[in-house]
Amino acid sequence: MDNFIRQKSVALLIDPDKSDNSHLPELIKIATEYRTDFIMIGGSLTFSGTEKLINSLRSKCSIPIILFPGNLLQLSTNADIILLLSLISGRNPELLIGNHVIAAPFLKGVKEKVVSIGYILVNCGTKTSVEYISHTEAIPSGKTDIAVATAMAGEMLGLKMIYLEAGSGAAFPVPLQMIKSVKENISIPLIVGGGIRDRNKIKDVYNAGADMIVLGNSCEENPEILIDACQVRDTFIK
Ligand code: 1GP
Repeated sequence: MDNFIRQKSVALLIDPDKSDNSHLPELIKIATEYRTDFIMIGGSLTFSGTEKLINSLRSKCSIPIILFPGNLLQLSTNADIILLLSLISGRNPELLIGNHVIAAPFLKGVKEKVVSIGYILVNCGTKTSVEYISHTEAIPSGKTDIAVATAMAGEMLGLKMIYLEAGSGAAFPVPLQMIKSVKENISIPLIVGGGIRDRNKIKDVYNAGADMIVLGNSCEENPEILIDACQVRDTFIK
């Protein structure tokens, strides 16, 4: 699968380790009612696997499920879409090819669900779990040229989408100028996530060029932000 993003899209990120969150039923209800495009599953740690959460979500809604594996323990063939992430802002060979070698035979039977992603971490005010766990250094938020060159390299390597990531719970989202410049220099879809917390920012991030935005923490804190995100998305696709 090369491109599952057909229009401006919203993805709700659920961390399997927080899936007993009391907000979850309300979030699923909102996600269904306001036509959230995707539910993403993944997290930096793995206290519990992804299978149980995928099965539970399948029984509650029909929103397509994207697996966003934080590590090999989170792999599952049961999601609708499986992101094969290459952490191209970093220089950790395990996250550029090592884990892929281990994952490939496991994913062979569901190759059509796999989408290769150029995952670019940007330092947005805090050292996030993903930076610490991945043993990589995020691109400084002021270094737009490095982010652009990295995204261009990802596209030239044949990756199908770029994910600009501030990291879960980042102090602020990826700067708008960086989103805009990356978008102008690639021709593959652009996913933006991390630290997006309010309606105005959602609008700004779409306007800057994001094709899909990912919301995690903000929805756990306030499920109604998902309504805002879907409503803002709708203004772009009408
Ligand atoms: C993290 O981009 C996602 O991988 C979502 O981040 O939890 O900060 O919304 P938040």
